[in-house]
Amino acid sequence: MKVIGKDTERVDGLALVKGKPVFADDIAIKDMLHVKILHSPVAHAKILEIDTSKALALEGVAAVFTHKDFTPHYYTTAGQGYPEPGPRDMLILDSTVRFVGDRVAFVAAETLEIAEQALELIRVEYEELPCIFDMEKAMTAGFALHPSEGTSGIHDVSRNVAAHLDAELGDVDAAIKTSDYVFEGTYSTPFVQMASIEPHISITWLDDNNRLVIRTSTQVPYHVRRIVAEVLDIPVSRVRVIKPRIGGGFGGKQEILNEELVAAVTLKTGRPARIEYTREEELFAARLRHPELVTFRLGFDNNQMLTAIDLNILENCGAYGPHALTVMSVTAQKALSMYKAPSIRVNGDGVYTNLTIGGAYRGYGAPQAFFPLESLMDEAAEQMGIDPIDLRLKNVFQVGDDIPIAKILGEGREGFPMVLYSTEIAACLNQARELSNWDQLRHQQQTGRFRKGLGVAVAGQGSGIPGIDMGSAFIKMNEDASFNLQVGATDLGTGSDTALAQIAAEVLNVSVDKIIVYSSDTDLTPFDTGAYASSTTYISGSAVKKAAEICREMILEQGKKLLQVESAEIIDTSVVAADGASMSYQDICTKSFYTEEQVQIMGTASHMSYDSPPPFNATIAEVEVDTLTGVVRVIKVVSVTDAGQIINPKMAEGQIEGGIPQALGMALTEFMPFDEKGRPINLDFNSYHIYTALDMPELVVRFADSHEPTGPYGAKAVAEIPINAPAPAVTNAIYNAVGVRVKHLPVKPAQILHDLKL
Ligand code: SMO
Repeated sequence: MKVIGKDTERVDGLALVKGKPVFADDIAIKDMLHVKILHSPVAHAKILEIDTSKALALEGVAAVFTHKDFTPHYYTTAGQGYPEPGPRDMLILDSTVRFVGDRVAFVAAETLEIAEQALELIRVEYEELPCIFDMEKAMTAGFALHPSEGTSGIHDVSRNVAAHLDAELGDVDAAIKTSDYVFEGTYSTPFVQMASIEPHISITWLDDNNRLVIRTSTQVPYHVRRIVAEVLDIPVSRVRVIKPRIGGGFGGKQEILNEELVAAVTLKTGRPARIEYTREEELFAARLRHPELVTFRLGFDNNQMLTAIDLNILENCGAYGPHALTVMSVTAQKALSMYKAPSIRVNGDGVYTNLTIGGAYRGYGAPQAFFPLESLMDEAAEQMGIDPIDLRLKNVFQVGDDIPIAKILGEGREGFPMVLYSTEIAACLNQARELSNWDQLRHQQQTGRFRKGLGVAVAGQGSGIPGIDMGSAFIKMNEDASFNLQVGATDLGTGSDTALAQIAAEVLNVSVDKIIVYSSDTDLTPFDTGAYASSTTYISGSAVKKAAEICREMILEQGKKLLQVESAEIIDTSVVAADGASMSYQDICTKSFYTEEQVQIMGTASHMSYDSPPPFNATIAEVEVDTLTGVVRVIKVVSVTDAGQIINPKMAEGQIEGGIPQALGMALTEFMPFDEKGRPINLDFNSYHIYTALDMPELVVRFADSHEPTGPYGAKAVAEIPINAPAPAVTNAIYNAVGVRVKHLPVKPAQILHDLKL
């Protein structure tokens, strides 16, 4: 292959490094209004009275919106396919607020400063209501956070269960009873945040034809179009969503977050409007990873083979349920797609609390699964007297295996049968073992204040949502043998435009600079469900490949017509007949435009897949524990990934190197504490500590040789997989160093000191 597997330059690289105005906020529009939201200061209350007269009277205020301005229309902010799998439990503005940060009102003003002043002039009288802050008490609170009237899709309103799932294959209780070993443990993961560099920004205006244009930092332009049209009761044909370059999403932008508010301002005032979340708002009024309390029971026989996996999930949705069902489904699916066990069972409840809203965050439920699963595998290996790498090697799914959970548990729908066509997890483990010096370092005897340890974990993810995700592509040829590639797929900083260009270039026999990519604009690019669930390379990439193949076929056909021959083939960038006559791409396209056989050479295609081949990862972490302070330092992380054929090694490495610090943050430094009134505390990056360059360990990142037969050129996904295994690898390393088993993230030095066994 000429282009696939090579480090081509990013198609948007130069513009990005030169600081060109490529992001949502990088445009100047005249007469723009600035929108600010009044967030609830209380965790649960009825709005008895809301007086906006003083705010409206302030000079420069164009509009103030309260719940009285909207007819109640329940929707979900989750940017997912239709019909949405989660509950419709949210209004644009409601007369009840359910968490500190909930929307009470919003204002539009001539300047940001005036908008902020106006917020302070809005008088709200709240009647405070009892709160639920503890997810374990949500189902028995005795009162409901949401009404049953008007809402839909809430699993059990009275018990505050947003979503529920249960599934069983085989007889788990019987299998556990007859197992030679049973290991059980309950683990939890905290609220953590994507911390994208670019916050949520949306700008709206009316075009010449009175259509609503939404320029927004989103992963899901088509879902934005559908949902905004629906909640504001305007036809889809009147909405255009433009996605420029995006400064990171990680799931946080798989959400219709503020687009509907600015759109309402523009529709009411006829003027352009803009909203930008501050960093503080990002941390309390955007979305965070759902905390989960997860219990696993693992049964093993005397040969150290799994007999049963029993999984119980309690998911904290916060005040509303976007992604409630599907995140929990992914927790179950990914946990039960790693190891072969004859009997498997999952029970899960996603419950409402009066806390900030859980949403999509890279891994999408899988990190919550692999932290407990891989911790328990570590414990099992020790108790059964087998090396933890060897225990995993014995139990992982192999090529040709059915993944039974895939059939019974889809993302919000029934699943599809799935066979594993590619896995190099064994190669990943073996390579990680070597690169980390596992066999030497794992058993070193230690004394003194600082103790080192090594821990391993494995993980899987998916490549798109089977039977749901769909991408499409349009390619047209230009007379200089360049091609426009238009995709609905949403590059959010990952480099997917470049990967898609490489796929098109490979098919068309041209260099990547001949592919002009445009993503995405709902007026100009064909439909795509969006950039989530690690779907872009696998799903949208397959659409690009098909479209390019159609285009290539058309070049050949046009070439044959123009050469007046029956048979010919494409060699480099010419069509060459059997008798040696040939015509270049340029000539074929130019003639096709202007003189003979006139036609536009183009190709268009869609792709959907019932397969979602899992990428796999093996991570080994080396840590040093300070036995005087309990502080853990990660020294080195070895991460080996099977992502199928790698399209662009540098960019794939970038995905892994970006995922590891996010995972280490969840393991060691990130969490969102709330005070006794449900107010979030860590609202800036001084107190909410994401992993920075200064914290980073040495990274060793490798890819296994792999080929996925169902993927474009053998590719699987690489976006989410790196975030799953590092946390349990670190906590297993802590156990190896000092004998402390961490069950609740993030790691707390005080707990290490308390539990220390030296
Ligand atoms: S968490 Mo991603 O947007 O599936």
